[in-house]
Amino acid sequence: MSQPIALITGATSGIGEATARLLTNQYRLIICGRRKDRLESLQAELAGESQILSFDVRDKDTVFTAINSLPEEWQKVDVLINNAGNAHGLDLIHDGNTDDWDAMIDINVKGLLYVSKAVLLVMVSRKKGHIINISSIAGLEVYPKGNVYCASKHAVDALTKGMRMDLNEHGIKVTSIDPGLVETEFSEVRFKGDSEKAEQVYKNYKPLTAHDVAETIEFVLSRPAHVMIGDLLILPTDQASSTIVNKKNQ
Ligand code: NDP
Ligand code: 8X3
Repeated sequence: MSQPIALITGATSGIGEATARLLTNQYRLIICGRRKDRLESLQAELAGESQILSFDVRDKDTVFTAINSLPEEWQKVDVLINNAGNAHGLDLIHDGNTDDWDAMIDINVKGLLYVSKAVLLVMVSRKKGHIINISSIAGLEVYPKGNVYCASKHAVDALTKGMRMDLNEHGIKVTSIDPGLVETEFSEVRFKGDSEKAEQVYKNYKPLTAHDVAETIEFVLSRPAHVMIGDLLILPTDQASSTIVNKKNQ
């Protein structure tokens, strides 16, 4: 029997890339992201079969065109990992950059919706599938200057719950994974390429790695058919909440 198919958005770095590397022996993968060169390098390293889809999740038409362009067999997606997303900026609400606000709402919320819709029609018709939304501790708590990023992840939390209700009769599992601090390119993006500022976020304590989150995704996927992990918060041991991190040597 051929392996199930998993589509991973945001596979060009961080959590998505680590997940692709971990799942390659168990799934045929559709790896997505805007940076096509990275997708091509990753594909060359993956042991299993894969397809590349390069698109911006903000661009509604392109999302549907890209997913519909897959060979028919590959459109039967068993697992969708909605991972693409980022924070843009860390500012007081009255200082916020409206382009950053647009980016976070358009990518983290609307992009997730477009990709889900593009994949769900087939999932519903097959009466099986699993959607894993990568939310965040920021979807459960709000922290100072996190305003719009936290709002976008709270929206993901609401969408996860709504999807679980609406898809219940179709036998589709819906899971939210909510990581705390994970060292990836996330802070580079948040601080617009300011590497020094980004490095500070992960200093003097041990953050999660992208692989830690990938292993959690693998665990969630490995549960028997009758078991659905609903929501899973994963934190570094040094982190108690969005604002409480046990930083040493300061
Ligand atoms: P990275 O910056 O390393 O990865 C983000 C991924 O999202 C990249 O592959 C990027 O690909 C993709 N992406 C961003 N914007 C778009 C877009 N417009 N269209 C398509 N793809 C896009 O960060 P992480 O791996 O940390 O982030 C992954 C997810 O985990 C995000 O949803 C983030 O909010 C969440 N998260 C991260 C935490 C952390 O501390 N790092 C903690 C909790 C949650 P490309 O640029 O090639 O398009
Ligand atoms: C990423 C974690 O705490 O920077 O979602 O919001 S945090």
